[in-house]
Amino acid sequence: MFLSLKFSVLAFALQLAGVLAVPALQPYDSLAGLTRDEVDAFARSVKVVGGQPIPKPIKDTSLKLVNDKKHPWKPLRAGDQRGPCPGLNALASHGWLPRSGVATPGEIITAVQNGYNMEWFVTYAAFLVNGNPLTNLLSIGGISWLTGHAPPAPALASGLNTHGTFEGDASLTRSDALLGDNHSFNATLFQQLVDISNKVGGGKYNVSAAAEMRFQRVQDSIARNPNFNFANPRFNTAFIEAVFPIVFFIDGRLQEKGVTGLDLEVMRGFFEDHRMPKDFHRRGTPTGASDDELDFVMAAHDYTPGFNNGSVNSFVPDPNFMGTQTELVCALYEKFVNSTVALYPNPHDQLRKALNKNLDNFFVAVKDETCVQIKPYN
Ligand code: HEM
Ligand SMILES: *[C@@H]1O[C@H](CO)[C@@H](O)[C@H](O)[C@H]1NC(C)=O
Ligand SMILES: *[C@@H]1O[C@H](CO)[C@@H](O)[C@H](O)[C@H]1NC(C)=O
Ligand SMILES: *[C@@H]1O[C@H](CO)[C@@H](O)[C@H](O)[C@H]1NC(C)=O
Ligand SMILES: *[C@@H]1O[C@H](CO)[C@@H](O)[C@H](O)[C@H]1NC(C)=O
Ligand SMILES: CC(=O)N[C@H]1CO[C@H](CO)[C@@H](O)[C@@H]1O
Repeated sequence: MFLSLKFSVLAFALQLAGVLAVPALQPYDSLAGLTRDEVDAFARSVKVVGGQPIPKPIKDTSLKLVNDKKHPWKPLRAGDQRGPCPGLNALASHGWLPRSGVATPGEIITAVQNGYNMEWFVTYAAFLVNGNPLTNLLSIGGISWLTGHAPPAPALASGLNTHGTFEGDASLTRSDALLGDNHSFNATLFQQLVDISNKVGGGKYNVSAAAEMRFQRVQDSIARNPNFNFANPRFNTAFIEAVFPIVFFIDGRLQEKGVTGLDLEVMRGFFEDHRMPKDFHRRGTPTGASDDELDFVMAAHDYTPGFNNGSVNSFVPDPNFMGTQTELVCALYEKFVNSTVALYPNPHDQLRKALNKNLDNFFVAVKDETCVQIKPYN
């Protein structure tokens, strides 16, 4: 299984206005940055679910109708969360995930299998940096829409919209955080993708189009975003996300006929409206992501993990990209553990237990890759 870890240092701490006996947190807020007393008070105020076992893989992994009668697309209700991930957005809008857009890691793992036949445990990476380990809930978007009001200023929302954690730069259809809206569909960017697909994909989004779009987005960020970050983990996730649409959004029946290009209207449906096409059938075999497609996109142009060093067009390689590791996948794993420790330097009691459980769950995804487990809290 190819591993894609999506996370990085959470660049903020939840700060609460004033001294509150029970922090005014919502169940999907991050607990990062809270003091021990605040965490304890919060734990007393909610039902602590904590870390849970990884759900068993689904039994039936056949090619199957998933946009079915039980899972109709429905428009958003006030407060429903959607974010930067078209895959999860569509699962929520079809009811494979809670339509609220707030879910447990286990629900996400099962939903990506049911909806797309995606084998993917790295949900735990996202969960640890963007979710709430005590209530075991994660927002796939931001925070304010769910309740209609944000937590007291200067608190910041968590969820997948949070820039620099999981969400990153040079996305296909979302702006860099520094340049605009970092999580909503951007029609200008999608039009660039359409133009490229017309030019090199024969009007479809195939790997040639993915390769050129990926390159163009990186060049654009180098030229326009002084803070452009294309290091660990974004260097990895940006490539894998560019091929996800080909691997998971092409109807399984077409895939079996050898179709390798995604229809652009279907793609727009997923990316803009969180909508599966009528009759959508998932692919007929479980996969993490196709290494062949990934290799094609990565090999099409020269790329180096790095960042713009404070000004546009100042891209430099990241000297610490690999951390203390020699395998890419282990470096990503290590980065994730580091990010967790940066967020939770000294967790206690139920919080520590929940973090450890989720760290263990996450390690399951890299076990086969000769990485050594890092146990920051033992
Ligand atoms: C398993 C749990 C998943 C999590 C936690 C997750 C999370 C995310 C996040 C945070 C992003 C934003 C990255 C960025 O562009 O800055 C993203 C992007 C993306 N995700 Fe997911 N995702 C998951 C599963 C999926 C699935 C199942 C699919 C497809 C079936 C998918 C397809 C995509 C695509 C295509 C993008 C890129 C969007 C763009 O660049 O415009 N993801 N995902
Ligand atoms: C959408 O993308 C275009 C092209 O990069 C950019 O100029 C515009 O500001 C973006 N819009 C938002 C709302 O981010
Ligand atoms: C993508 O589609 C175009 C147009 O059909 C085709 O010329 C190109 O070879 C395809 N790319 C790959 C890698 O198959
Ligand atoms: C970034 O710029 C600073 C200041 O010019 C310099 O000291 C540093 O070495 C640069 N970083 C890299 C990775 O080149
Ligand atoms: C993780 O943290 C350790 C200890 O601070 C550091 O040596 C290592 O380089 C970091 N790894 C990554 C991938 O950032
Ligand atoms: C850092 C960050 O989260 N940036 C932005 C992401 O997009 C939303 C919506 O436009 C902004 O409010 C955030 O400031």
